[in-house]
Amino acid sequence: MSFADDQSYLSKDIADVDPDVAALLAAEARRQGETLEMIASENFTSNAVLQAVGSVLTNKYAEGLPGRRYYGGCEVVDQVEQLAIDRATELFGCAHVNVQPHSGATANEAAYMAVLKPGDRVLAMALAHGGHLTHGLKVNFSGRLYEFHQYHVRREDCRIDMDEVRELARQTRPALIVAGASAYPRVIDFPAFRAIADEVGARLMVDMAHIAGLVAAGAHPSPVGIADITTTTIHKTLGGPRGGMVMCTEELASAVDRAVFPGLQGGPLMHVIAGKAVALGHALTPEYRQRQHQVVANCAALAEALTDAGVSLVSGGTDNHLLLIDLSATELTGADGETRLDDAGITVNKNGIPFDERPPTVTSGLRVGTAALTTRGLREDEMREIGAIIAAALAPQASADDLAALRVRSRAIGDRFPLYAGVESGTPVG
Ligand code: DSN
Repeated sequence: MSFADDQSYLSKDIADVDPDVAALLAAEARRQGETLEMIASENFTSNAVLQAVGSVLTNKYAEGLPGRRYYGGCEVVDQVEQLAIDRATELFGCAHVNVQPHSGATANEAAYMAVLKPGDRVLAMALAHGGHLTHGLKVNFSGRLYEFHQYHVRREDCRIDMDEVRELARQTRPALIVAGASAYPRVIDFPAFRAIADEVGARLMVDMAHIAGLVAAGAHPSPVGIADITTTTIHKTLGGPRGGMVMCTEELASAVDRAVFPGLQGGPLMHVIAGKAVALGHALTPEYRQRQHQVVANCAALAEALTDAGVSLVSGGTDNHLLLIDLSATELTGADGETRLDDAGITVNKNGIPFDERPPTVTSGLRVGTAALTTRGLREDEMREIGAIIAAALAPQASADDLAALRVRSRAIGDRFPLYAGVESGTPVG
């Protein structure tokens, strides 16, 4: 029988069809289970989300919106997308939401496109002080298309300098002010941003990608209803599949929808939208809310353990799911610290800290988050133990043998909280 006549390949297991990729999926599942995942923007999504994302919906084109598509055969995916929309609306209380953005960056692009013209002025947080590359970095589309001005944190306490925000807003008269960060360990005062935006006649956008799960659970104040546009990813604290979402006022609904499609994207990823629906469904449960509060409690416990062990933290602590270790007074760089923690079985990322004198490829900081490990079931006791491991790994005298011993301790903690029972292949169960 020729290949063209053999339809069986359609239904075979990946291990039979492509052992190379299958082996890599299994290796990644092992890596995720055997190390302590503390990258602040990562999380573990559920088997149910993996199933949705690995489903036949990947086969479907559905340009347009539910009930208004450019393709036939959309009667099922229409219902899927509507479920995601309804759940996002219930969860965040937004007037309108578009669940199609492929990523957080695209969600931000769509938000800008909905309310700005190229060349318009925007005020946002500097990347070096905790912002994001889509908040006006010169080499990013945002910095190339729009005239971004940047606000900062105060040197004395590393909190957002709202006096500077107001001053810059008065000077530059931006069309848009952006609040939201990817490396800021403190609560963001959305009403204060709103007041400044109103004073200068700007719209307010909040990028809540990092804190969306906390917002969903009431563990961080919500920007929805305060900002004109709120963007988020689905995969950070929110815990869903990779992707983005834009919420906005009714007034901006059609501008946002048109910016997403046909402005920026073609066909939406319907399998991912199904995963978003599942994740948003999880987020509506009391258990989810409890876990999000635990994320914050875990981060506070970790911060306390690190501080007690003499490790310095940017702003002296945390109110949310992440903290920033400040290595600026030590010989160790952020890059060194990332490698040391990798060797000790803990995955984090080097991160610039405010007023960092080292370059972005080296940095003086480490960003550490508790969302993923909280999803895995770890609590304050484990966080205190992890704090001790991190402090020992960053100690000036830590040797390769010490790091290897710390790795055994990290592995032992992970072993007490098995990840994805039955998903050793790295693919969904069932
Ligand atoms: N790269 C993400 C983060 O790590 O925070 C933001 O897009």
